[in-house]
Amino acid sequence: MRCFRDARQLLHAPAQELHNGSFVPFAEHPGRAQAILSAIGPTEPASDHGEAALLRVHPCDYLDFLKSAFADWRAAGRPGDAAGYVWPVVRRRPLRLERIDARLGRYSMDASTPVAEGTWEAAYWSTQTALSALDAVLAGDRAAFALCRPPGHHAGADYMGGYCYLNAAAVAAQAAIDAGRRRVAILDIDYHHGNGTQDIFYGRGDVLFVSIHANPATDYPFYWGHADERGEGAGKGATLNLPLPRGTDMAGFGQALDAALARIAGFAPDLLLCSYGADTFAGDPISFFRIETADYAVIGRRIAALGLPTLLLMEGGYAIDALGANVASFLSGF
Ligand code: OKP
Ligand code: ZN
Repeated sequence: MRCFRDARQLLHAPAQELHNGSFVPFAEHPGRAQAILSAIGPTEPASDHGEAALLRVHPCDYLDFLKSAFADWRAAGRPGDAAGYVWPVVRRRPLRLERIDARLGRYSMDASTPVAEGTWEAAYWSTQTALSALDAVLAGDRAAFALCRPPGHHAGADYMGGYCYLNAAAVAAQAAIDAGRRRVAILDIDYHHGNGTQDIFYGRGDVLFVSIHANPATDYPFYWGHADERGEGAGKGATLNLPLPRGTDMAGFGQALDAALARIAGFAPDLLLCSYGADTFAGDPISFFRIETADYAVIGRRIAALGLPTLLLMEGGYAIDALGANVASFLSGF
């Protein structure tokens, strides 16, 4: 299986994040990509597809914000990384976005997604790895893996959040549709609900979004990922959320995976995208499922058994010592 990455993805390295009321070292650090790289064998650099594919999902004003946010923050005399801390919950008039502080709130959903010096470049190349892996699958490969980092599934069309800036899975799904694929299914198996991906396709019937994740009643992102969110309008029924309780092990996860795969098979997509997070691992420092390293091979094998052309994309996973082995197990099982 061809695997794609780009060295510029390592340029995103915020210093810290707000966690449980304190500032702690940023969990989504470049060492994650290094750990995966050293475990999965040969990889290829991404090729540049330009900004056009990003603009099919993200509006121009959001990309402009993201490109200059760090420089704007510095120009306003601020030290450290740029992060939102005030949100426009009242929007009776057009928002005044002249100040970088105002834009950071407008274009984010949480305070734990800082914009640092290399953030734009890394997020840009993270989506380019997805587009490069997609090329391989569209050209006939059975599957390809994109080592996306930073991750993408919490980012909506015009907001960042949950360590995510650009939604690589959504950009790749839209690119596949634009290349002539009629129906695309996205299976999101990160510990956290992929609220951004869900939001982007919520009203569409051509992209099925199926997610297995921690119950948002107890876990981030809290507002989204509940079982009663099923899509709207043309997208009614094209969203399936399978929330699971903290403590879920492979037995419980496997049952949800059966339901997810049955729904995907019923949709009969031309292409499957899998947003894979290794933060379902028993030893993950910010998550609470009990999946073991060997289980990922079983999960990969069961997804492969659908027999669909498949693009595998990296999302989360923060147990740095086990991350490489967990990703390698998933890929080898597939
Ligand atoms: C990203 B992905 C604690 C508060 C916020 C955000 C979790 C984002 C997970 N630092 N935590 O889905 O793995
Ligand atoms: Zn996650």
